[in-house]
Amino acid sequence: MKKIKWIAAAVLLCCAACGGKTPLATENGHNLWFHSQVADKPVLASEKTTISIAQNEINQYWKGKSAVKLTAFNGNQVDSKLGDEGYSIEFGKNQIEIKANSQVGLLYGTFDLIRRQQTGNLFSEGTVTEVPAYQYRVLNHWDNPNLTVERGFAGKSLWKWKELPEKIRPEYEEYARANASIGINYTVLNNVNADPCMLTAEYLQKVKVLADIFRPYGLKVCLSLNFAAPKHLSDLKTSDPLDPAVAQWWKDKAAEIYSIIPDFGGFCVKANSEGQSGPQDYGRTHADGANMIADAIKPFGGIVMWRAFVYAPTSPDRAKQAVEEFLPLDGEFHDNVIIQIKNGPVDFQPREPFSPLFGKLEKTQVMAEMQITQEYMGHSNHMVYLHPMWKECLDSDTYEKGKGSTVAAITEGKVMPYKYTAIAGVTNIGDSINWCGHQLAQANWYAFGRMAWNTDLSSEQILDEWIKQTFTSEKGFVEPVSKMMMASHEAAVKYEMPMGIHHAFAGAGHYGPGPWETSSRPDWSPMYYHKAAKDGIGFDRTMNGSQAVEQYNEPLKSMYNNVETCPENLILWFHHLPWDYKMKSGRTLWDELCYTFQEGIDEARGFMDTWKSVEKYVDAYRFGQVAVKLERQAKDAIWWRDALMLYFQQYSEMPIPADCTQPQHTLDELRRFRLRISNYETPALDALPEYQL
Ligand code: GCW
Repeated sequence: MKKIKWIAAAVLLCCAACGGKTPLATENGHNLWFHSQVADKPVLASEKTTISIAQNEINQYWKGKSAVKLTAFNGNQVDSKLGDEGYSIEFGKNQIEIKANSQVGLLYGTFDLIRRQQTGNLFSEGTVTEVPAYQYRVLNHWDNPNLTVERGFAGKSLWKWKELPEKIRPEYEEYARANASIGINYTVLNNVNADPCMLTAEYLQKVKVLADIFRPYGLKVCLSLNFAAPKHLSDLKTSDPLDPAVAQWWKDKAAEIYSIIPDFGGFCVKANSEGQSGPQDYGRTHADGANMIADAIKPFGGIVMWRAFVYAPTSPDRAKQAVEEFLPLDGEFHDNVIIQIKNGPVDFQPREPFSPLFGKLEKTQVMAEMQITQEYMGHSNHMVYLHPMWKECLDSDTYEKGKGSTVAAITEGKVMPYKYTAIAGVTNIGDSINWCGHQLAQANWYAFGRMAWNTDLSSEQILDEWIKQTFTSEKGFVEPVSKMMMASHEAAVKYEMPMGIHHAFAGAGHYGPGPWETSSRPDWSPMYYHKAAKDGIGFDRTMNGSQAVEQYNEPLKSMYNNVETCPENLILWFHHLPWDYKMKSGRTLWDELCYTFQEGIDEARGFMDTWKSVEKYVDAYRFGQVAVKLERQAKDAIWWRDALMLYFQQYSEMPIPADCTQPQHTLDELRRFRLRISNYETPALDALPEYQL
C-alpha cells in the first residue's frame, strides 16, 4: 500500500522562481490591474476630492494626444439618462470630454477612458454612454474584529482594527481606488456572523476613518449587524423587534452612526441562520426584524440587505427552505429592505441551479449574493475564473412574469419596479501582498465589479480587459491565458462535483473531498446531498422526492422534474439515478462520471502546460507563484476524483474504465487523511496528499 507523502518541493520552487529576491510591486501583484501604470506604487492624488482624484488619474496615466476635459453638471444641467453615477465620453479629434451629473460619475468615466487606453478600445470619434446596472454594487467582507477572515484565503483582514483610528495604512486608499476603477460603491466591512462590538462607539470611530478615506472614491461603508446587539450592548433583556424599547435602541444607534458617518450605506443581516440570533428567537418573522432595522435607518437614507440564507437540520431538503420561509412574507417588507439571496438554493456549490426564490417574490426587492472567495473551489490554491458561473445565474430565466424574467432582469428592477437595486459579492480580499492569495484570483474581484456595473458584459470581454491590464496585451499571452481561464470553472466542476453532485467536501475548511464524512447535523454530512447507495446516486428533488422542483415556475418545474429533459449538468441535483442509467452519450451514469472526472483532471493538467508556454511574457515572480499553484490544482483534481469515485465504487461495484487514469491511493488511505484547518485559513501546499502528475 502506498503512503501519502507530503510535498515541500512546491514551496522551494516558488522561491527558486523569483531567484530569492524581493519582487518589485509590479511583480508581486500588489498593483492589481494597474500593472503597467507605475513602476512601484500607485500614485494617489494628494488632494482628496473626487474631481481631483479623477484629474490626477488623467494627469498620471492618460497617454493620448487629445486633451481630456471633465464636465460635471453638478445639478445645474442635469442629464437625466446618466443618473447619479453614469457618464458619457465624447471622443473628438482634439479633445475627449467626459460628462456626468456627479463627480463620481466623472471618476468612473475617467477609469473607463484609462481602461480603454490600456486595452486598446479607444475610439477616434463618437460617444460612449454608461449607466450602472445596479444602484448598489456591494462587496461583503466576512472579516472579524480579531483579524481572521471567515472563508478568507488571502491572509488576515485588511482592516487593522487595533491600529485604527490612529494608524492609517496605504492599502485602505489603494483598495478604494481599485474598487472605484471597477465601479464598486458599497462595502460591508465585517462578517455576517457579526460581532456586536462593531456597533460600539469605539468601533464606529474606526469605521469612520475608513469611510472618510473611501468617500472621495464613491465608496460607502456598511456594516453587518448582530441582531442581538441591544441585549449585548445595553441593559435591555431582549432584542425582540416588536418591543418598543428595542426599536428605540436601534433608532438611537442609527442616529449615532449617521452623526459619525453621514453617508453610511446600511446594514447586511444574517438572522436565524447557522446559530445567529434573529427575530424568530422571539416568535417574530424575518419581516418584523428587517422592518424594525429598516425603519431606524430610513430617515437617513440607509438600506437593509436581509439575507435569505436559512436552513434547519430538521429540513428534509435544505434547498427548499428559503422559499418556504420568505414566500409567505412577500409584500410585508418595507421599501428600504432588499432580500439578499445566494445564487443557488444550497450554498455556493461549484454548480447549482439558480435559487428559485429569485422567481417567487413579487412584492419584495431581491438581490443576488455571489461568492468571490473560493470557499468550495480550492481556496486560493486553485485558478477558477468565476464570472461564467455568476453569469449563468444572472442569465437564468425564472419565468416569474413569463419569458425573459431572468435573475438579472428581476434584480435590476426591470420585471417588477424596484426602488432599490443591488448585487453583493463575498470578497476574496485580505492583507496578502497580492490582495487575493492567488495572482489569477484578482480576476474575480475585477469581474464582480464589472458585472455589477453591466450584467450584459461577456465573461470573455471582462477577462480580456483584466489580462491586458494585469499582465500584457501581447497576443501570445492573452489568447492562451484567456482560453485557460475561460475553461477553468467548468474544469473545477468536472474534477470536484460533476453532473449536479454537491457538498461532497471535507468538513475541514471545505477543502478537498470528504464524501464519507458524518456530522452531528445531518445537513452538514455529505451523504445528505449525494445520497450514494447501492441503488444509485443523486438527490431526488422531483415530485416523487422532496418536490423542490415545484418551487420553480413552469416550464422549469416540468423540465427539471423529467429525467429526460433535466439538463445533464444538473441531473444528480434533481434526480436519484441507478449507476447503470443510460446517459445521452450512450454511456452508463457510472462511466459518464468517470469520464467527466477524467476531463477535469486532464484540463487541470493542461493549465500547467498553458502557463509554461507563456513564461516569456511574465515576470519570474508571478510566473513562479502561479506555476506552483497550478501544479497543486492538477494534483487536487486527481485527489478529488480518486476519493469520490473510490467511495462511490463501494456502491456501484463497477470498474473505472481502463482508459481513465487509475487511482493512486486507496480509499482507506484517503479516508485516513485529515486536514486540520479552520474556517479562516487555506491549507499549506505541503500539507496536501502527494500525487504523481
Ligand atoms: O457558505 C457558508 C459558510 C459559512 C458562512 C455561511 C453564510 C459566514 O460555510 O462560513 O458564514 O455560508 O453565508 O452565512
